[in-house]
Amino acid sequence: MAQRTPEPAAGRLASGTVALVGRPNAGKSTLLNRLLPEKLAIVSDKPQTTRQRLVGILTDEARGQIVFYDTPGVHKPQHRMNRRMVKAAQEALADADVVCLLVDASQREGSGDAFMRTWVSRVDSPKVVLLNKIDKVRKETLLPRIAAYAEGGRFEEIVPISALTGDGVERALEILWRLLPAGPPRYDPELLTVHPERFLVAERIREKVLEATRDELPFATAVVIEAWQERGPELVAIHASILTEREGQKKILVGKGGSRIKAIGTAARRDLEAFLERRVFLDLQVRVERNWRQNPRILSELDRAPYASSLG
Ligand SMILES: Nc1nc2c(ncn2[C@@H]2O[C@H](COP(=O)(O)OP(=O)(O)OP(=O)(O)O)[C@@H](O)[C@H]2O)c(=O)[nH]1
Ligand SMILES: [Mg+2]
Repeated sequence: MAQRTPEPAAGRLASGTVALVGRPNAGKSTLLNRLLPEKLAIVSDKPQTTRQRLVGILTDEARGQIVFYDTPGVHKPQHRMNRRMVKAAQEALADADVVCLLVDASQREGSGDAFMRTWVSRVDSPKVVLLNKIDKVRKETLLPRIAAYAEGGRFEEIVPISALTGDGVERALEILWRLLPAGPPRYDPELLTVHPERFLVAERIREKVLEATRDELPFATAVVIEAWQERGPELVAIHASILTEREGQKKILVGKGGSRIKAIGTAARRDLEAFLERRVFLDLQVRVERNWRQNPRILSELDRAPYASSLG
Protein backbone atom coordinates (compact mmCIF):
# COMPACT_ATOMS: atom_id res chain seq x y z
CA MET A 1 0.00 0.00 0.00
CA ALA A 2 1.37 3.38 -0.94
CA GLN A 3 1.46 5.84 1.95
CA ARG A 4 2.44 8.89 -0.04
CA THR A 5 0.00 11.67 -0.75
CA PRO A 6 0.16 12.29 -4.49
CA GLU A 7 0.70 15.80 -5.76
CA PRO A 8 -1.79 16.96 -8.39
CA ALA A 9 -0.08 17.46 -11.73
CA ALA A 10 0.37 21.19 -12.27
CA GLY A 11 -2.15 22.70 -14.66
CA ARG A 12 -4.17 19.51 -15.05
CA LEU A 13 -7.87 19.82 -14.29
CA ALA A 14 -9.55 16.56 -13.28
CA SER A 15 -13.17 15.83 -14.10
CA GLY A 16 -15.25 12.75 -13.44
CA THR A 17 -17.51 10.74 -11.19
CA VAL A 18 -16.78 8.99 -7.91
CA ALA A 19 -19.21 6.48 -6.37
CA LEU A 20 -19.28 6.15 -2.58
CA VAL A 21 -20.43 2.58 -1.95
CA GLY A 22 -20.54 0.26 1.04
CA ARG A 23 -22.75 -1.47 3.53
CA PRO A 24 -25.49 0.45 5.34
CA ASN A 25 -24.19 2.81 8.04
CA ALA A 26 -20.59 2.77 6.78
CA GLY A 27 -20.62 6.59 6.72
CA LYS A 28 -21.02 7.33 2.98
CA SER A 29 -23.41 10.23 3.45
CA THR A 30 -21.39 11.66 6.34
CA LEU A 31 -18.34 11.62 4.08
CA LEU A 32 -20.22 13.26 1.20
CA ASN A 33 -21.29 16.08 3.51
CA ARG A 34 -17.72 16.53 4.70
CA LEU A 35 -16.38 16.69 1.14
CA LEU A 36 -18.93 19.24 -0.04
CA PRO A 37 -19.04 22.89 1.04
CA GLU A 38 -22.42 22.32 2.71
CA LYS A 39 -24.64 19.51 3.96
CA LEU A 40 -26.50 17.74 1.17
CA ALA A 41 -27.17 14.17 2.29
CA ILE A 42 -29.26 13.11 5.24
CA VAL A 43 -27.51 11.01 7.88
CA SER A 44 -28.81 8.83 10.68
CA ASP A 45 -27.62 6.14 13.06
CA LYS A 46 -30.14 3.74 11.48
CA PRO A 47 -29.07 1.58 8.53
CA GLN A 48 -30.64 2.11 5.07
CA THR A 49 -30.97 5.87 5.44
CA THR A 50 -30.04 6.71 1.85
CA ARG A 51 -32.57 5.30 -0.62
CA GLN A 52 -31.53 6.75 -3.97
CA ARG A 53 -28.43 7.84 -5.75
CA LEU A 54 -27.57 11.34 -4.57
CA VAL A 55 -25.38 13.55 -6.72
CA GLY A 56 -23.02 15.99 -4.99
CA ILE A 57 -20.73 18.25 -7.01
CA LEU A 58 -17.36 19.43 -5.73
CA THR A 59 -15.62 22.11 -7.77
CA ASP A 60 -12.10 23.28 -7.01
CA GLU A 61 -10.72 25.97 -9.28
CA ALA A 62 -7.19 24.60 -9.11
CA ARG A 63 -7.99 20.89 -9.30
CA GLY A 64 -11.20 20.44 -11.27
CA GLN A 65 -14.60 18.93 -10.57
CA ILE A 66 -15.74 15.70 -8.93
CA VAL A 67 -19.31 14.50 -9.26
CA PHE A 68 -19.89 12.27 -6.23
CA TYR A 69 -22.57 9.59 -6.14
CA ASP A 70 -23.74 8.82 -2.62
CA THR A 71 -25.56 5.49 -2.73
CA PRO A 72 -27.84 3.29 -0.62
CA GLY A 73 -25.99 0.77 1.55
CA VAL A 74 -25.81 -2.69 -0.02
CA HIS A 75 -27.94 -5.21 1.89
CA LYS A 76 -30.12 -8.26 1.32
CA PRO A 77 -33.32 -6.77 -0.09
CA GLN A 78 -36.61 -7.89 1.47
CA HIS A 79 -38.99 -5.46 -0.25
CA ARG A 80 -39.37 -4.02 -3.72
CA MET A 81 -38.08 -0.71 -2.36
CA ASN A 82 -34.91 -2.39 -1.15
CA ARG A 83 -34.33 -4.07 -4.49
CA ARG A 84 -34.49 -0.62 -6.06
CA MET A 85 -32.04 0.66 -3.48
CA VAL A 86 -29.47 -2.04 -4.20
CA LYS A 87 -29.99 -1.55 -7.93
CA ALA A 88 -29.33 2.18 -7.52
CA ALA A 89 -26.03 1.37 -5.80
CA GLN A 90 -25.13 -1.09 -8.56
CA GLU A 91 -25.86 1.44 -11.27
CA ALA A 92 -23.80 4.13 -9.57
CA LEU A 93 -20.94 1.65 -9.22
CA ALA A 94 -21.09 0.86 -12.93
CA ASP A 95 -21.33 4.54 -13.94
CA ALA A 96 -18.44 5.88 -11.89
CA ASP A 97 -14.92 6.67 -13.07
CA VAL A 98 -13.55 5.87 -9.61
CA VAL A 99 -15.08 3.77 -6.83
CA CYS A 100 -14.69 4.43 -3.10
CA LEU A 101 -15.58 1.46 -0.94
CA LEU A 102 -16.37 2.70 2.56
CA VAL A 103 -15.93 0.27 5.42
CA ASP A 104 -16.97 0.77 9.03
CA ALA A 105 -13.64 -0.14 10.63
CA SER A 106 -15.15 0.03 14.10
CA GLN A 107 -17.15 -3.12 13.33
CA ARG A 108 -15.43 -6.48 13.22
CA GLU A 109 -14.53 -7.77 9.75
CA GLY A 110 -17.35 -10.12 8.68
CA SER A 111 -18.86 -11.93 5.73
CA GLY A 112 -20.52 -8.70 4.59
CA ASP A 113 -17.11 -7.11 4.12
CA ALA A 114 -15.88 -10.01 2.01
CA PHE A 115 -19.09 -9.79 -0.01
CA MET A 116 -18.51 -6.09 -0.67
CA ARG A 117 -14.94 -6.71 -1.83
CA THR A 118 -16.26 -9.13 -4.43
CA TRP A 119 -19.19 -6.86 -5.25
CA VAL A 120 -16.98 -3.92 -6.18
CA SER A 121 -14.65 -6.20 -8.15
CA ARG A 122 -17.24 -6.49 -10.91
CA VAL A 123 -16.08 -3.16 -12.32
CA ASP A 124 -12.66 -2.39 -13.75
CA SER A 125 -12.54 1.25 -12.67
CA PRO A 126 -9.88 2.27 -10.14
CA LYS A 127 -11.00 1.44 -6.60
CA VAL A 128 -10.02 2.92 -3.26
CA VAL A 129 -10.90 1.59 0.19
CA LEU A 130 -11.68 4.07 2.91
CA LEU A 131 -11.54 2.47 6.36
CA ASN A 132 -13.91 4.81 8.17
CA LYS A 133 -14.65 5.65 11.81
CA ILE A 134 -11.02 5.43 12.90
CA ASP A 135 -11.90 7.86 15.69
CA LYS A 136 -13.52 4.81 17.32
CA VAL A 137 -10.75 2.22 16.84
CA ARG A 138 -7.31 1.50 18.20
CA LYS A 139 -4.58 1.81 15.55
CA GLU A 140 -3.35 -1.79 16.01
CA THR A 141 -6.71 -3.20 14.97
CA LEU A 142 -6.44 -1.45 11.63
CA LEU A 143 -3.41 -3.38 10.42
CA PRO A 144 -5.15 -6.73 9.79
CA ARG A 145 -8.01 -4.84 8.15
CA ILE A 146 -5.60 -3.12 5.79
CA ALA A 147 -4.00 -6.48 5.00
CA ALA A 148 -7.39 -7.98 4.06
CA TYR A 149 -7.94 -5.24 1.48
CA ALA A 150 -4.35 -5.25 0.22
CA GLU A 151 -4.61 -8.94 -0.68
CA GLY A 152 -5.18 -9.53 -4.35
CA GLY A 153 -4.19 -5.98 -5.27
CA ARG A 154 -7.73 -4.97 -6.15
CA PHE A 155 -7.43 -1.51 -4.64
CA GLU A 156 -5.27 1.40 -5.69
CA GLU A 157 -5.10 2.77 -2.16
CA ILE A 158 -6.33 1.92 1.33
CA VAL A 159 -6.89 5.00 3.46
CA PRO A 160 -7.97 5.12 7.11
CA ILE A 161 -10.31 8.06 7.66
CA SER A 162 -12.88 9.52 9.98
CA ALA A 163 -15.71 11.12 8.05
CA LEU A 164 -16.91 12.49 11.38
CA THR A 165 -13.72 14.29 12.48
CA GLY A 166 -12.22 14.77 9.01
CA ASP A 167 -9.07 12.83 9.88
CA GLY A 168 -7.51 11.43 6.66
CA VAL A 169 -10.22 12.89 4.43
CA GLU A 170 -7.95 15.39 2.69
CA ARG A 171 -5.50 12.61 1.85
CA ALA A 172 -8.32 10.49 0.43
CA LEU A 173 -9.50 13.44 -1.64
CA GLU A 174 -6.01 14.02 -3.06
CA ILE A 175 -5.97 10.41 -4.22
CA LEU A 176 -9.33 10.82 -5.94
CA TRP A 177 -8.18 13.91 -7.81
CA ARG A 178 -5.19 11.97 -9.05
CA LEU A 179 -7.20 8.93 -10.18
CA LEU A 180 -9.79 10.90 -12.13
CA PRO A 181 -9.43 11.54 -15.85
CA ALA A 182 -8.46 15.00 -17.08
CA GLY A 183 -11.18 17.11 -18.62
CA PRO A 184 -13.35 20.19 -18.37
CA PRO A 185 -16.00 20.45 -15.64
CA ARG A 186 -19.40 18.95 -16.55
CA TYR A 187 -21.43 21.32 -14.40
CA ASP A 188 -21.57 24.98 -13.56
CA PRO A 189 -19.01 25.45 -10.77
CA GLU A 190 -21.69 27.06 -8.60
CA LEU A 191 -23.86 23.91 -8.58
CA LEU A 192 -23.91 21.71 -5.49
CA THR A 193 -26.32 19.13 -6.85
CA VAL A 194 -28.77 18.31 -9.64
CA HIS A 195 -31.79 17.42 -7.51
CA PRO A 196 -34.89 19.55 -7.22
CA GLU A 197 -35.35 21.48 -3.98
CA ARG A 198 -38.53 19.52 -3.23
CA PHE A 199 -36.68 16.24 -3.13
CA LEU A 200 -34.01 17.66 -0.83
CA VAL A 201 -36.72 19.08 1.42
CA ALA A 202 -38.55 15.73 1.62
CA GLU A 203 -35.24 14.09 2.52
CA ARG A 204 -34.55 16.60 5.29
CA ILE A 205 -38.00 16.00 6.77
CA ARG A 206 -37.31 12.26 6.62
CA GLU A 207 -34.09 12.85 8.55
CA LYS A 208 -36.11 14.33 11.40
CA VAL A 209 -38.50 11.36 11.24
CA LEU A 210 -35.53 9.00 11.54
CA GLU A 211 -34.17 10.94 14.51
CA ALA A 212 -37.50 10.61 16.31
CA THR A 213 -38.21 6.93 15.64
CA ARG A 214 -36.74 3.48 16.14
CA ASP A 215 -37.37 -0.24 15.59
CA GLU A 216 -39.32 -0.89 12.39
CA LEU A 217 -40.58 2.68 11.90
CA PRO A 218 -37.50 4.16 10.21
CA PHE A 219 -37.78 1.52 7.48
CA ALA A 220 -41.53 1.79 7.10
CA THR A 221 -41.72 5.56 6.58
CA ALA A 222 -41.30 7.82 3.60
CA VAL A 223 -41.98 11.51 3.00
CA VAL A 224 -43.99 12.96 0.12
CA ILE A 225 -44.35 16.67 -0.64
CA GLU A 226 -48.07 17.19 -1.35
CA ALA A 227 -48.06 20.93 -2.02
CA TRP A 228 -45.56 23.77 -2.19
CA GLN A 229 -46.78 27.34 -2.23
CA GLU A 230 -44.48 30.33 -2.55
CA ARG A 231 -46.05 33.09 -0.50
CA GLY A 232 -43.83 35.97 -1.53
CA PRO A 233 -40.04 36.05 -1.38
CA GLU A 234 -39.92 35.54 2.41
CA LEU A 235 -42.27 32.62 3.04
CA VAL A 236 -42.98 29.20 1.61
CA ALA A 237 -45.81 26.89 2.72
CA ILE A 238 -44.99 23.20 2.45
CA HIS A 239 -47.54 20.44 2.96
CA ALA A 240 -45.95 17.03 3.38
CA SER A 241 -47.13 13.54 4.25
CA ILE A 242 -45.25 10.95 6.20
CA LEU A 243 -46.22 7.55 4.84
CA THR A 244 -46.47 4.60 7.18
CA GLU A 245 -47.63 1.05 6.58
CA ARG A 246 -50.01 0.48 9.49
CA GLU A 247 -52.41 2.31 11.81
CA GLY A 248 -50.27 1.31 14.80
CA GLN A 249 -47.25 2.98 13.23
CA LYS A 250 -49.26 6.09 12.57
CA LYS A 251 -50.23 6.20 16.23
CA ILE A 252 -46.59 6.02 17.30
CA LEU A 253 -45.60 8.74 14.82
CA VAL A 254 -48.33 11.06 15.98
CA GLY A 255 -47.51 10.40 19.65
CA LYS A 256 -49.52 11.23 22.76
CA GLY A 257 -51.71 14.22 22.01
CA GLY A 258 -49.75 14.78 18.78
CA SER A 259 -46.51 15.37 20.67
CA ARG A 260 -44.17 13.37 18.41
CA ILE A 261 -45.38 14.73 15.09
CA LYS A 262 -45.23 18.20 16.57
CA ALA A 263 -41.61 17.73 17.64
CA ILE A 264 -40.71 16.34 14.20
CA GLY A 265 -42.43 19.31 12.56
CA THR A 266 -40.60 21.84 14.72
CA ALA A 267 -37.19 20.27 14.10
CA ALA A 268 -37.89 20.01 10.36
CA ARG A 269 -39.14 23.57 10.07
CA ARG A 270 -36.03 24.96 11.78
CA ASP A 271 -33.78 22.96 9.49
CA LEU A 272 -35.73 23.93 6.36
CA GLU A 273 -35.69 27.63 7.23
CA ALA A 274 -31.90 27.52 7.40
CA PHE A 275 -31.71 25.45 4.21
CA LEU A 276 -34.15 27.49 2.12
CA GLU A 277 -33.14 30.81 3.71
CA ARG A 278 -36.70 31.95 4.23
CA ARG A 279 -39.55 31.39 6.62
CA VAL A 280 -41.31 28.06 6.26
CA PHE A 281 -44.85 27.12 7.14
CA LEU A 282 -44.75 23.34 7.44
CA ASP A 283 -47.86 21.18 7.58
CA LEU A 284 -47.06 17.52 8.34
CA GLN A 285 -49.67 14.78 8.10
CA VAL A 286 -49.28 11.06 8.66
CA ARG A 287 -50.86 8.85 5.99
CA VAL A 288 -51.25 5.08 6.11
CA GLU A 289 -50.36 3.43 2.80
CA ARG A 290 -50.47 -0.30 3.28
CA ASN A 291 -47.34 -2.05 1.97
CA TRP A 292 -46.07 1.05 0.20
CA ARG A 293 -42.58 -0.49 0.12
CA GLN A 294 -43.99 -3.06 -2.32
CA ASN A 295 -46.11 -0.62 -4.33
CA PRO A 296 -44.53 0.28 -7.71
CA ARG A 297 -46.70 3.38 -8.14
CA ILE A 298 -45.68 4.90 -4.81
CA LEU A 299 -42.07 3.88 -5.29
CA SER A 300 -41.99 5.59 -8.67
CA GLU A 301 -43.49 8.69 -7.17
CA LEU A 302 -40.82 8.74 -4.47
CA ASP A 303 -38.17 8.10 -7.10
CA ARG A 304 -39.40 10.77 -9.50
CA ALA A 305 -37.37 13.57 -8.09
CA PRO A 306 -33.81 12.59 -8.16
CA TYR A 307 -31.47 11.74 -10.77
CA ALA A 308 -32.44 10.38 -14.14
CA SER A 309 -34.78 13.24 -14.96
CA SER A 310 -32.31 15.96 -14.13
CA LEU A 311 -28.97 14.63 -15.30
CA GLY A 312 -28.58 15.31 -18.96
N1 LIG B 1 -17.69 7.73 15.15
C1 LIG B 1 -17.95 7.91 13.85
N2 LIG B 1 -19.21 7.82 13.40
C2 LIG B 1 -19.43 8.00 12.08
C3 LIG B 1 -18.39 8.28 11.16
N3 LIG B 1 -18.93 8.38 9.92
C4 LIG B 1 -20.25 8.19 10.08
N4 LIG B 1 -20.56 7.97 11.36
C5 LIG B 1 -21.88 7.71 11.94
O1 LIG B 1 -22.38 6.51 11.38
C6 LIG B 1 -23.80 6.58 11.22
C7 LIG B 1 -24.17 6.29 9.76
O2 LIG B 1 -23.69 7.35 8.96
P1 LIG B 1 -24.26 7.61 7.49
O3 LIG B 1 -23.39 8.64 6.89
O4 LIG B 1 -25.72 7.84 7.54
O5 LIG B 1 -23.96 6.18 6.84
P2 LIG B 1 -24.32 5.69 5.34
O6 LIG B 1 -23.20 4.83 4.91
O7 LIG B 1 -24.66 6.84 4.49
O8 LIG B 1 -25.59 4.78 5.65
P3 LIG B 1 -26.80 4.34 4.64
O9 LIG B 1 -27.29 5.56 3.95
O10 LIG B 1 -27.80 3.78 5.59
O11 LIG B 1 -26.23 3.32 3.73
C8 LIG B 1 -24.21 7.98 11.68
O12 LIG B 1 -24.64 7.88 13.03
C9 LIG B 1 -22.91 8.76 11.58
O13 LIG B 1 -22.83 9.86 12.48
C10 LIG B 1 -17.04 8.37 11.68
O14 LIG B 1 -16.07 8.61 10.98
N5 LIG B 1 -16.91 8.17 13.02
MG1 LIG C 1 -26.37 7.29 3.48
